[in-house]
Amino acid sequence: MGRAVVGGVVLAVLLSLSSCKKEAKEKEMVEETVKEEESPTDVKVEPTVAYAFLMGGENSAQSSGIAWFEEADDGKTRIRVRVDGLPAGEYAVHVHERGDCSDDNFESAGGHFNPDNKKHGAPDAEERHAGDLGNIKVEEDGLGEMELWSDKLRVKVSDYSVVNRAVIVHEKPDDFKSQPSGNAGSRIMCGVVKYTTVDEETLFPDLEEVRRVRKLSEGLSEEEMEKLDEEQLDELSRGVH
Ligand SMILES: [Cu+2]
Repeated sequence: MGRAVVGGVVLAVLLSLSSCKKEAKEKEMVEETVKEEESPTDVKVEPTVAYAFLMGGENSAQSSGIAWFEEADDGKTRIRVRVDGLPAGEYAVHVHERGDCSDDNFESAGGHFNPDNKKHGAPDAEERHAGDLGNIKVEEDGLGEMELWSDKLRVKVSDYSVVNRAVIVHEKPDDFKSQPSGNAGSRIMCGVVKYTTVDEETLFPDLEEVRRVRKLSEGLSEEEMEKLDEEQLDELSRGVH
């Protein structure tokens, strides 16, 4: 994905967030007024944010990841997935119907989440499973991230909610054609989606910073890394370019 495209996405997200914030502020003021008359426990806010910690399976135990779902006021859901520790390449990502990662091969998660009973497809196709999220691209350093919006998946309680379902990463890319699951091969990562109150920033530390520190640590032992202070890390990073 080009930097301009990423920038555009980030900007769009920031813009939508700022307008959301304004509405949220107004809503807050209304709720504040309500609170004065009711006890605080009477005010119920429906959670709109959920995440899954992805763990690697038998043959990918070194990998890990995070999936993030945030439902906006218009019912569309922003999805962000980051993985770490996979060989460079493209990997299919789907929401599967059962929030159960207990099998070694993650078959316990069942088939794709498909509440509309559609055919499998690309994440932007009209004919697709709600759980079809496309492919994540992993770079040489083992890190990969994807971000998309879905007009099918929800976070709030509904037939379309991702909560208590599973996010699965497959060993191969999704071809968006083969039925019923895009010929993506076996399941290598799995995580159950839960509501969260943890900040997005906490779960997704700045990717460039993660990459920078990773580059620095190449060739250094853990002991040597621990001895580095911030200034030394800075110095090292200047030599990395
Ligand atoms: Cu899948």
